[in-house]
This record gives sequence, structure tokens and C-alpha cells, in this order.
Amino acid sequence: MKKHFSQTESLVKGLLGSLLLATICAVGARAAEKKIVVGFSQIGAESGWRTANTESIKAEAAKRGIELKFADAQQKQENQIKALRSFVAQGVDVIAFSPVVETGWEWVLREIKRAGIPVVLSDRAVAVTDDSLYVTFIGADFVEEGRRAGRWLAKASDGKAVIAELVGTPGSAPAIDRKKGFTEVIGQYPGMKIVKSQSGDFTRAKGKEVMESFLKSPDAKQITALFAHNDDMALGAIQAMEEAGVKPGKDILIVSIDGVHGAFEAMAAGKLNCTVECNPLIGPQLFDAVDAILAKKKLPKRTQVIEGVFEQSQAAAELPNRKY
Ligand code: GYE
Repeated sequence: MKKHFSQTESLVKGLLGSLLLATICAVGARAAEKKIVVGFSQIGAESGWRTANTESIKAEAAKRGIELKFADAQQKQENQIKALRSFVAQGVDVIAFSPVVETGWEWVLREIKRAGIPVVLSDRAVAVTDDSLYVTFIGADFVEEGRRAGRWLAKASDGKAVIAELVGTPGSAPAIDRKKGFTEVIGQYPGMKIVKSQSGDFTRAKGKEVMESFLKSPDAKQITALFAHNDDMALGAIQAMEEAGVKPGKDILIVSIDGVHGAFEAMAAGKLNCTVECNPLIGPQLFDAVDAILAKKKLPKRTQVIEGVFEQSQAAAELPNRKY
């Protein structure tokens, strides 16, 4: 009996020992494959472009097993600054954000730098004197997009256009740069001039509201073209035109930027004339940059996304290929 007991005793001891060993190994393995944590401060959900951008970032993080702390700033810089500070407090591995406006970031970026957390700028740039405050920028060439819109309109109007402009969020990189590129091109044509210019904050509702007021002004009949800094504002303006008995795409030529699904549908319906593509699907490039930073690899200061220009005649064929 005694012998039997001691046999059981050693069996239990053995079992406990191997259990302990297995637990230690599991904890060790988990520590070794510690999840990468990225804090991302998104501007908001102001447009179809933004929604596609958010989805691309979330999907890519999930695919790579990266823990993403995602904060929506509802288009307010103060909310973004709060989110960035909370990422610092949580000690994330990398911070990425899409800055709503260009200026006013120096302080918070310095705080992040002091905490030793690398920063990636996604989609929009910041205006800072010290460019060591971020590692890299991934996004489009907004000046070139503006030029492309200008070139298209110059060709379509034969260099003669009285233009209304729906500007993006005041102070944002795409609003500043798209205007710059567009005016640079139309400046070469004496017959092209901007007669109205106001912000529609990149939203459909504001685009509609501002277009309504353009159409109510005494010189509304002169307008022959609309340049909208994004598709959503153009889609809102199309609604305003239709309600006012103006034929969008015919009475007023319309060129906008982004290339979202709704723009292709409007082009296929003959209401929008041209969209200049701005690719929001930058999730993969963003997390490639995160991986490279954590592997201590050197990155270029700027990585550009590749984009095209689409006209009405291409809309129907291109629609099924559109991913956003
Ligand atoms: O064009 C617009 C969005 O920053 C490129 O922001 C982005 C712009 C895009 O709201 O639709």
C-alpha cells in the first residue's frame, strides 16, 4: 500500500513539474511574440474617401495581427491632440495620424519625440520647421492632383471657363495644395478665371449648401464650370444644381478629386465630367512603414501613392474595378 502511495505521489509530482514547465514556456513564447501596438488618430468620417481609408487601415492591421488603437477626431484638431497624448500615455510602439490641418502640431510632436515614439504621417502633411518630428509621410501629391484637374478643365473648356470652386477644409494640406496646383495651371489661360470660392469642408452636405448659395447669387448664370476639391462636395453640388434646374455636367462642367464609387456613378449618369484619383487604400504601405521602423530600417521622408484621371467615357467600364 505504502509503495502504491509513493508511486502515485511521484506521478503527481512529475505531472505538476511538466505542467509548470509548459506554463513557463507558453508565457515566454507570448512575451517573445508580443503584439505590436499602433495608435492611429483619424480625422473623422467626412467623405467616402475617408471611410475607405479607415477600412483599409483597420483591415490591414487585423491582417497583420497588429493591435490598433483607433481614434476618430470628428474633424477637430483638439480631439486629435488629445488622442495623440493618450497614445503616449499608453506607451504604444508607433503613432500614426492623418492631420486635419497643416499647422499647430509642433508641441504635441515634441512631446511624442521626448517619449521616444516614432510618428508616421498618413495622407496629409504637417507644416513643421523640424522634420525630425516625424519619420515618414505616406500620401498623395495634392498639388499634382490640382494640376490634373486644371489641365482637364482647360482641355474640356478650350481654355474658356468661369469657375466656381468648392474648397476643402480650410488650412488642410489637400485644400491648400489642390488650389495651388489648379490655379497654377489655369493661370496660363487668360480665358479661365475663378469667380467664386468657398469651403464646403469636404462634406456632401456643405458642398450642397455652398453650391446653393453660389446659384442664388446675381451672377450665377455666368458660371460654366465647377472645381470641387473632393467628390463628396461635387455630389452635393450636383444635387443643388438639379434642384435649381441647372444641368450638372452639361450647363456646368464639373471636375472633382478622389475617384470614389459615387463619382463614377455620377459620371456614368452624365452628371460629373471628370474625377482625378486620390487613392485612400494606404493601409498596406502604412504598416510596411511601421514594420520597417520597428526593424530599424531607414525610410524615405515621403512615399507617394500612384493615381490616375478618369473621364465620363471611361466610367461604365471602370465602375466594376473600383475598390472604394
Ligand atoms: O480628398 C477628401 C477627404 O485628405 C486626401 O480628405 C484626403 C481628403 C480627400 O475628406 O475626400
